[in-house]
Amino acid sequence: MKTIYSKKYSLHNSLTELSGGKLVKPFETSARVKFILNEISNRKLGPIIEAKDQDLDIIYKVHDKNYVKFLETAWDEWIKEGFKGEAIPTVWPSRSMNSKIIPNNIEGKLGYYCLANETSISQGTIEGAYESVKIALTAAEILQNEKSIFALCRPPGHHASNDQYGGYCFFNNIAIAAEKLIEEGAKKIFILDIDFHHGNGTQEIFYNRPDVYFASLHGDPMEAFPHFLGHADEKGIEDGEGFNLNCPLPRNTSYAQWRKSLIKVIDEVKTFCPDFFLISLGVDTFENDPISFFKLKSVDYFDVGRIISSLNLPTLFVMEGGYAINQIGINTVNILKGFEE
Ligand code: SP5
Ligand code: ZN
Repeated sequence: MKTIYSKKYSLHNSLTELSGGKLVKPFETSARVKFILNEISNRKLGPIIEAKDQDLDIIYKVHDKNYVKFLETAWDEWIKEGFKGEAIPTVWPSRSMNSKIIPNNIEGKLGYYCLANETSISQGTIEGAYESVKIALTAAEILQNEKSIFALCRPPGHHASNDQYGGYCFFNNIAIAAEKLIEEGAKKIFILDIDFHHGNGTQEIFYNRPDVYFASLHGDPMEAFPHFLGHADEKGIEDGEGFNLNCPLPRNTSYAQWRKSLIKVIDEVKTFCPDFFLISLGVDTFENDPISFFKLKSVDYFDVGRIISSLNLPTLFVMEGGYAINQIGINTVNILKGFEE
């Protein structure tokens, strides 16, 4: 299987994450990519190819124009305001305030466009986020002639909605790849999100659409980030009703339990019969992940890959989360190797 990456994977390099009331070193670091690349070459998964320049206007099929403009200028505006740390919002248009009027000031804009403030913006963040989109688009392009492909995106994308960033995500890479495949003629796409966290952004983007089915296995939002989306009764609206499937799972979920939900989703894929199968690939379901609470073991990921490949569909894997840095390469490559067995 070919891997698409960008040599600029360290461009987004924030030094802070607000976690447990402290500013800590971010869990989502460029070292994640380094470990995955190492494992791919050690185990000879296949060629590692650099992302090509892309027409990025397709981003506007997924994201609001003013949101993109905000991301492009946020860091400069923050610095101009005289702040010394990294850009983090402190106030939101929460239920008791007016959420329609977008302020001019950068502190107000951060609150308007941010959904979770563990994600600091710094110099290079937006350029890094564009690289990640390029990876997803290059992979989508190549997938037309391949059985499967791995887009080694960083930063991840599945929490980014039409006009909000957070959860380490800025552009929704997998949603943009789906739009690209549709532009090239695909009629039906199935997105399966196996990251530990619910893919709230991807769900929101396709919630009213019957041509992109979104399904997710994740930590129950009653207990896990992003907390405010991902419940089992969210099934889609309007034409999209019946094309959204959430499987929230409890603390300490084992592979055996998780696998049952996976099989349920796989049956949905068979019924839906998509042209392309897109996987939001997170390995934060791992037993030793520092911010998550499932109990999958490294060996289980082979089986995940085998189950995904049993559908025999053109498959695009898009990297999302996974923060157990010493096993992230092993776990990711186990899925991809399992797929190829
Ligand atoms: C792409 C992705 O995986 N994003 C995840 C973002 C998670 N953000 C904050 C999670 C806060 C979890 N707190 C758990 C503390 C455990 N000791
Ligand atoms: Zn995650």
